[in-house]
Amino acid sequence: MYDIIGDIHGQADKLEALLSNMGYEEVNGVYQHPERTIISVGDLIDRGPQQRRSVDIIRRMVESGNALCIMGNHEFNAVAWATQDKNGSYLREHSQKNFEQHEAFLKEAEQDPIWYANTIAWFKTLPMYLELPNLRVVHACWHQPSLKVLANYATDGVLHEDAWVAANTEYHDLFNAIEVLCKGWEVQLPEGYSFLDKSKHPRTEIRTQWWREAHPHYRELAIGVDDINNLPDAEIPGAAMPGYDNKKPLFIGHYWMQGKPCVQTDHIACVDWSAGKGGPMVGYRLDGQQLSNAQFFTSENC
Ligand SMILES: [Mn+2]
Repeated sequence: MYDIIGDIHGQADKLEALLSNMGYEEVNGVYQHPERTIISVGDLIDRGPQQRRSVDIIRRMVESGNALCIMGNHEFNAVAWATQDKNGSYLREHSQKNFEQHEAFLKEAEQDPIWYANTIAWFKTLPMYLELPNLRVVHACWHQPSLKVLANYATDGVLHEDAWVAANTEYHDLFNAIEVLCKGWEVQLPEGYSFLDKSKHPRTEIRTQWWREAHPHYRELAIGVDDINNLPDAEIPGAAMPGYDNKKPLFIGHYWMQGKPCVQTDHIACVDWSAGKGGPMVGYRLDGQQLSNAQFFTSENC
């Protein structure tokens, strides 16, 4: 059975504490459990102090059959940062803002160019989602129309080598699909509205609880807005949320949740509780189909 773990963001100490709290032991350099397999929802990198260790712990587990791992938006961006198109332009612009987001990783990676190249090659092998017999995993939003688009450019969720340019071309249907799957369902605020995100960058789009279809109100659906009064006290006009079909339990990361880990619905659990910024690393032990708050583990002492 599976244990699904949240965004790591370079916090290898928290990752090891969580694995140990969940009964995994390091044997010959690989964390393992006699009966269980880890699934990482992606975002192994950026921000934290232990970039290389975080990648290597998960990669060794994947390559030895002790874990599965999908791509988060940070791995996607890392590949695009390191990849040039045929004109020599990088697929992700080397702007100051993008550099700052990626700086902690680059600082460690550039000390060992062979490790760096190897790691980017490994990131490219990560699927954008997993659909297993008893569960689904995606970094941010399970959206059937986007999965359908992705299928034209990917095999079992792994992007084809020649699809990376399209995947990074604004307004391309593959670009749009990956935005939804990896970054979530974002909604544009009306003119004149904005808020500061956790990096103090002004934003005019909100991340939403895309699974909540009824009453799409800006202040109720927004995730990660500190001062909700910055948002309109109104319903989102004409913007239906995609919702979720509840066919299988779904695990997501991405959202920097705050507080005590809990499920979002009977069929959706977010396992990102801000390990990258002061929170614990969180794992969910999946036993059976009924999701429950009692199944969460954290990296904190227990
Ligand atoms: Mn993340």
